[in-house]
Amino acid sequence: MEVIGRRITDLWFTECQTENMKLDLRISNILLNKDTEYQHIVVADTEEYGRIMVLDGAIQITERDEFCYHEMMAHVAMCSHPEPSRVLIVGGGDGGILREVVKYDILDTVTLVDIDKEVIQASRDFFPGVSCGLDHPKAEILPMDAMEFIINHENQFDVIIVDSTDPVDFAAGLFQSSFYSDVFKSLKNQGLLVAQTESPFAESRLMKQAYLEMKKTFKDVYLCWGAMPTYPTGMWTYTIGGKNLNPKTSLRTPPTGLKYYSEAIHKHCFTLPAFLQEIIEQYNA
Ligand code: AG3
Repeated sequence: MEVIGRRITDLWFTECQTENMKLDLRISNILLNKDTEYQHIVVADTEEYGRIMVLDGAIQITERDEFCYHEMMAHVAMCSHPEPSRVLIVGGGDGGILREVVKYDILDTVTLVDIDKEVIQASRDFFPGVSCGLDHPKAEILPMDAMEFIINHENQFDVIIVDSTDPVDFAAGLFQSSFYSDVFKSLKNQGLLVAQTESPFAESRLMKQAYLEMKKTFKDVYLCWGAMPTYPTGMWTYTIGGKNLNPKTSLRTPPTGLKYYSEAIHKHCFTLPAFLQEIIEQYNA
């Protein structure tokens, strides 16, 4: 049989990003495909974005673009807090944000609380470049429900980073005011909450929910944004709640060797394109 310019095996992974939009990636190998106690996890190698981790059908990490997301989630807060020595990461079991947070000498301890220990293990097994911070001496890893953890830790953290999946099933509560109010109590007097808040195009309903729910407790809520190629629409938002602290000004030089975040990005990520500014003004009205 002569096969020219055509593959005999044509394997694809599809994420149904919305009811009307899909992302297809050609797969070269499937490394893990199983149900955990909480969700379905897939690890596969793709031609375009390298290795990917998928939870319940939604891409969480690709080797090629994870830095865009992890750097924004970690460094905007770490650089704008005057003394970010105690940090809590909610979710984020893959360790990507933790890898960024441990780059700061000023850090004392970082606690990562993820409900699913199998995500932590999958990252250790298949994503050494992402999970490499998990064994850092300043890191404490707790496989448990963060909503339970947080109510027993009042007034403890300088920065809390919520690296959730899309807010469905067990993660839905992470976009609700009762959780944000527990986070508020868990922050020290000057503190910052950063949460991933989806795409303003594909999921503006969720972005709005996070913003308005956060506003019920945090007087000051700030929206910033960045590129994230493999997440729905490629434009991603991050919402920051400030407890007597404004995150817009960066106070320290970021670690060297970053691939996305910089002082200039910090300055500009709070500048919203007009359509987004308009949406936020409507929320505030
Ligand atoms: N957590 C946010 C992923 C959201 C992606 N949504 C989607 N693909 N529909 C990422 C975890 C990385 N540490």
